[in-house]
Amino acid sequence: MAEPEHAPFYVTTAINYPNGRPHIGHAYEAIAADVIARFQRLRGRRVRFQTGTDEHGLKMARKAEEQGRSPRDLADEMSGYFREMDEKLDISFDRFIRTVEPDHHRASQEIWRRLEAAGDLYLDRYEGWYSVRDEAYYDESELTAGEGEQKLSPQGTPVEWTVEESWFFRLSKYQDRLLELLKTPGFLEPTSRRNEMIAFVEQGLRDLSVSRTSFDWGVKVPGSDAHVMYVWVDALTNYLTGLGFPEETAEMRDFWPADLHLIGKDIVRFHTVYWPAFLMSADLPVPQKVFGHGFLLNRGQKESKSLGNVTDPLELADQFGVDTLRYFLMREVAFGQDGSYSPEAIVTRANAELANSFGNLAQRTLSMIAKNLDGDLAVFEPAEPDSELLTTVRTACAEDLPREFDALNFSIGIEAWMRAVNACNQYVDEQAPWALKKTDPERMRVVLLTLFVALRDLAIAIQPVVPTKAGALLDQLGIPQGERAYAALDDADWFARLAQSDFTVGKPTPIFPRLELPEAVGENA
Ligand code: ME8
Repeated sequence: MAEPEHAPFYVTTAINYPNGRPHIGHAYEAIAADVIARFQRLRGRRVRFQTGTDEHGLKMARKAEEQGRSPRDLADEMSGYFREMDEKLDISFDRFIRTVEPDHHRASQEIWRRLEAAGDLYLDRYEGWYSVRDEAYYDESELTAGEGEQKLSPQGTPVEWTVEESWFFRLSKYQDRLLELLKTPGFLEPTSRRNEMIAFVEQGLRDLSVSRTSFDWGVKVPGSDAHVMYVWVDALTNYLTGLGFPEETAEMRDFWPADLHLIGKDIVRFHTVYWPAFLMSADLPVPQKVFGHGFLLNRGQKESKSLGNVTDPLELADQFGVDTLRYFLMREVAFGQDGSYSPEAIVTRANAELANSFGNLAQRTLSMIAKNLDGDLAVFEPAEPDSELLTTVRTACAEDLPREFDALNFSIGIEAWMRAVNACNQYVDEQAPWALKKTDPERMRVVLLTLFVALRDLAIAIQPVVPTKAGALLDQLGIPQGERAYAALDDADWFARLAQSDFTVGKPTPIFPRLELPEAVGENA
C-alpha cells in the first residue's frame, strides 16, 4: 500500500447542525467515517478522527427563537443528542468539537486575521438571496420557482432577500488556483461531484459575503464588533481548531492537511471551493481529499417532518443491533450514490449475510471444534482443498477488502469478504466434517482447524464494520488483542503460538442471531 505504516491519518465528518435531533443521514456519515478510522488504525496508521456540532448561524438562532429559548440552550441540549448518538453507534472519535467552545472562537478569529492580512477582506453591502436552511448565499441564476412566489435554492430550500452591511472575501481572486485544485486527481470524489464543481467555478466566482450584522449568534469579527462571521467561515475552521490551531502543535504538524473530509453531496461547494480558498488565503495547505457521499432515503423518499417519515437512528440500532445497522448501511449502499433503507431491507440483508452466512459459519465451526477437538489446536498440515480455501479467504481479507476500503468502496469490499464467507460454507458442506468424525477423524481435525484459521481471518478483516461482533468472535477464537491488526493476516506463526497456549474453544454463543421484522413495522409495510 502506498502510505507507510504509522503515517498519520486525519479524517473528519461534517459537523452537524444541532437545530434538531440527529437523523439517519447523520448516523450514516458518522458510521462511514468510523469505518474509515478503524480501518486505518488496523492498518497501523496513526489516526485522528474528529466530528461534532456546528452551533452558530441564523438557522440555530431562528429555531431557538421559535422555541422561546436562547440559541446556547438549544445547542447544549441538541449537541448532547449528537454525542449520545456517536457513543451509542461506537463512533471512535478523538474529539467531538462544539463550535461554541472558546478554543474554536480563537481559531476562527485567527483565520479571519490571516484573511485580512492577505488583503482578501473588504467591507461592502450584501444584497441578494440567502437560504437559512442551507446557510448559503445563492445567485439569482441558480434559483428555481417554487409554489406561489417562493424561489428555491438548488437544494430545494426557500431563499429570502437579504440586504445588510457585510465583509466580503475575495473569492474571485482564487478562481484559477481552485480550478487547478479541482482538476487534481483524487482531490474531490466521486467524479460526478467533481465535474459539477468544475462547472461551477468555470462559470466565474463572485466574492463571498463572510459576515452578518442582522443577528449576533456567531463568532465575533475581530475589530468589527457589529459583525459576526458567516457561519460557514467558523464551521469549516473546526477542522483546524481540533488540532490546536493557531498554536504550532504536534497535531498540526502531523495531521494537517487532513487526509479526508467526509461530507454529504449537498455541502461539496463549501468544502471544495470556499474552504480551500480560505486556506490558500491563510497560507495553509489544503486537504488531500474531500469525498461527497450520497443521501440516504427512507423507502426511496427524503425524510421530512411533513411526510412524518423521520427515523431516529438510535431506534433502528435498538431494534436491529448497532453492528447490524452499521453493516447494513455500509453494505447496502454504493458509497457516493444515494441509497434507500427500510426495516425490511435491513432484516433481509442481515439474515442472509450475517445470520445465515457468517454467523452460522462461526456457530457451526466453533460448536464442532468445541465438541470434537478437546481443545486441541495442534498445528496441522492442510491438504489441497484446505489450502485452496485458505488462499481464497486470505486474498479476500488481506487484499481485496483493504484495497476497496482504501478507495472507500465499502460495499464492494464487503462483497469480496462475503464471497469468502460463502466459500467457507460451501467447503463445510463439501467436506462434511460431521461424517468424517466416524470415517476419518484425522481428516475431520484438519477440516475444522482450516475453518478455525479462515474464521480468524474473516473476523479480523471485518472489524471496522462490526467492531463489537467481530471482537466477540475473536474472543471466542482466543485471538489476543495485540494480534487483531491487519498485519496479523500476514503472520505465518500466529497459529503455532495459539496452539501452544492453553486456550480452549468453549461452547460458542451465536454472534448474529436471526432477526424478525418488528410487528408494528410489518403491519405498516
Ligand atoms: O450541513 N443522507 O450540517 P447538517 C446522508 N453544519 N447524509 C446526509 C443526509 C441524508 N439524508 N442529510 C444530511 C451541515 N446529510 C453543516 C456542515 S461542516 C463544516 C458543516 C449529511 O446537519 C450532510 O450532507 O445539515 C452533511 O455532510 C451532514 O449530514 C451534516 O448535515
